[in-house]
Amino acid sequence: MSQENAKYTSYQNMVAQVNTGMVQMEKLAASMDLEENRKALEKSREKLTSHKFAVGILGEFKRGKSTVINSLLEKEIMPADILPTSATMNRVTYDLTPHVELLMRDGSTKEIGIGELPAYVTKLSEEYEAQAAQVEEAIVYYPCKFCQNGVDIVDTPGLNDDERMNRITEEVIPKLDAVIMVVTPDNPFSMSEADFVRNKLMTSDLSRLIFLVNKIDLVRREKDRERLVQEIKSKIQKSVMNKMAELYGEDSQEYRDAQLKVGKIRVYPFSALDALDGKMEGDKELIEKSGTIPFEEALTKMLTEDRGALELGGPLNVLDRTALEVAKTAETRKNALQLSGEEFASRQKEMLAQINDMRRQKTEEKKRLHAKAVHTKNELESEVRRFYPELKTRLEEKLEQTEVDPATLKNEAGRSAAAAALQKAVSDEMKSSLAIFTEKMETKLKTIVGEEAVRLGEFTEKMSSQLDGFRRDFAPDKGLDTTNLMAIGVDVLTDFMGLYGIAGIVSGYREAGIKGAVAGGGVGLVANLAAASLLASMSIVGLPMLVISCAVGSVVSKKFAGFLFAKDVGQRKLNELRTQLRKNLEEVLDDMESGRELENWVCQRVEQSFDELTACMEDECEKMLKDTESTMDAIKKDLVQNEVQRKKLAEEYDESLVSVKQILENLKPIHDRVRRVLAEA
Ligand SMILES: Nc1nc2c(ncn2[C@@H]2O[C@H](COP(=O)(O)OP(=O)(O)OP(=O)(O)O)[C@@H](O)[C@H]2O)c(=O)[nH]1
Ligand SMILES: [Mg+2]
Repeated sequence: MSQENAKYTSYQNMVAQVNTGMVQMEKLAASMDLEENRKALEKSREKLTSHKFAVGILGEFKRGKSTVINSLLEKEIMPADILPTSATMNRVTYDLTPHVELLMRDGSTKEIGIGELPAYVTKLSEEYEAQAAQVEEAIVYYPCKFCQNGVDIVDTPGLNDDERMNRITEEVIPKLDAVIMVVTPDNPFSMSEADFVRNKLMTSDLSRLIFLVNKIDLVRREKDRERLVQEIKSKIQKSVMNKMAELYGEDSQEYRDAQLKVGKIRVYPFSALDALDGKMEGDKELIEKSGTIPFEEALTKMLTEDRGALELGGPLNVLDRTALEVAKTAETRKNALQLSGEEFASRQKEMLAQINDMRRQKTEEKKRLHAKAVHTKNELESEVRRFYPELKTRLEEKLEQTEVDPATLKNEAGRSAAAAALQKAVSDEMKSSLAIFTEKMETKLKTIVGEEAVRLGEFTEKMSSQLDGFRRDFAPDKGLDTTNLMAIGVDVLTDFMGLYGIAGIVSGYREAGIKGAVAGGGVGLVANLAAASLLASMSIVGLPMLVISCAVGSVVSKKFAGFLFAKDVGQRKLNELRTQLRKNLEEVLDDMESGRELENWVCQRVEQSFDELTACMEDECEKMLKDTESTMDAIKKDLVQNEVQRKKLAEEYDESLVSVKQILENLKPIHDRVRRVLAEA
């Protein structure tokens, strides 16, 4: 256990060290008048230190989700019971003093003691259930070691319990950074779990998912336990691979990448009850038997190393780029000290003209980007239109192929059951077709946006090297001394930046392609920088669950009044039933088509992605251009100084270079670690 604690402390240390390095670099950037670079650094640092990481516990009702959390808290905090229990979302967050805050649906908050929890978050009695209906979310403050460093553990009501519970849980899924899926031996990998893997998960999310086969204590024989875990694992793998085959085809690179990833899927046999009892009673043997040790190790790794790489990659990259800017600026300003007033004036004029020209190019790029967005919208919209008839055929086939015994249609109850079964078959098919289709659209969009990001990456890189060229020409007889830059550790930088940044996106893309990156192949794309943040979906689900559940909901809610009261039975009745359902289906699909919800969603996603991309490019370019302008103003001021003062300035610039090197050297071990983890991801 102490080893785990060390990992949390070391994660904390890493964040603290990167934070310190960033603060130091911000000061250096400010002293060098690189305000835009400083601001970018500050923004990235604030994001790093304030980001929460949410781990959700999901699963069908009564799988032992709340008990799993209690085992992590080492105390019975979350209400758990043999009856369906959890009725609200409960979030465990770190605080030394345990207490509970209720966020009510009417917007108010309420403090209660931990002992009062059952009365507000469960449906163990009618009174409790009524109270729980007023609660939006319960926040449980508790000194849990897993919640250090801004981790929240989210307990959810069981999937498949009732509609309202389902909705609560489906709403929270996109806000999760990682998921622990709880299944049990009595009903391993049931419909709703298969549905989760198939419909709510991007294949790239697998590394953020842990499966627990809970209540393993109920399986008496060791041999059976192993078999069970194996079976569940292969069911999950099959489900993922079927989806990949459907999305990309079996002979695609994506399929092969997924095969590699799926081999590493994490499934642990577990007994939450034994783990909890063992911890509360200090019974080492029971703790060992419960399976909690390997599970907690995996969880810790996810919350420290994996998370560290994901969250530190971006900030480190921003830091590196600023370091490079500070170093180059210090060199330029030192060299410029030797210029005469006239020499400077003429170079400045030239430089400003170049900057103007670059701004013009930037505007051109933006126009191009806009045109591409419009084109993409049209392209994807027509795919949506082609999808409707395809969907219709598929659903009608499902309707025909779902078997119903005509003999069951004798009474009203039998007819209702048959209608319900047919409806369910159709709406399940609808849900899964829509999920696959939207993921396809999402992937397509990522490919297009990815190609644009690569092109823009090349554009900004070109701009940057042009500016470097001007800087070099600024004092040509004492040009920018790159050997000096190498000496201060720029080799560390360029080495590292091959993996991240715009350059990283370019190379990551070339290596794996966006589709490969979506499946988890492209290392550079995972870095949380600029365009990369929109390429790698950061939430567990990137799919429009709302559109999907609305569409499905409407098939279910259509009425069947006409046939339910008819008297005759048999095959003819069944055909009538199917015809009626087909008519309903047609109406639903017509509604869907005329409502344009899918088209609207597609357009929104395209706009969002392109807006983000445009903003990234704008920021990236302006950072360079504005800071170059400031450098020029600063040089002008430097040149007014007398000989003695200039000498002092030159010394200061040398010192800045030394400081840059120092900061980079301090962070080198973290760089290396982050890089290693990302390369393995
Ligand atoms: N044998 C055994 N029982 C367990 C284990 N974990 C939980 N249980 C029991 O399973 C029942 C349900 O546990 P909960 O933790 O309330 O399950 P849940 O998934 O949170 O249930 P809902 O919130 O209603 O969806 C309780 O009676 C628990 O004591 C376990 O590892 N082994
Ligand atoms: Mg529960």
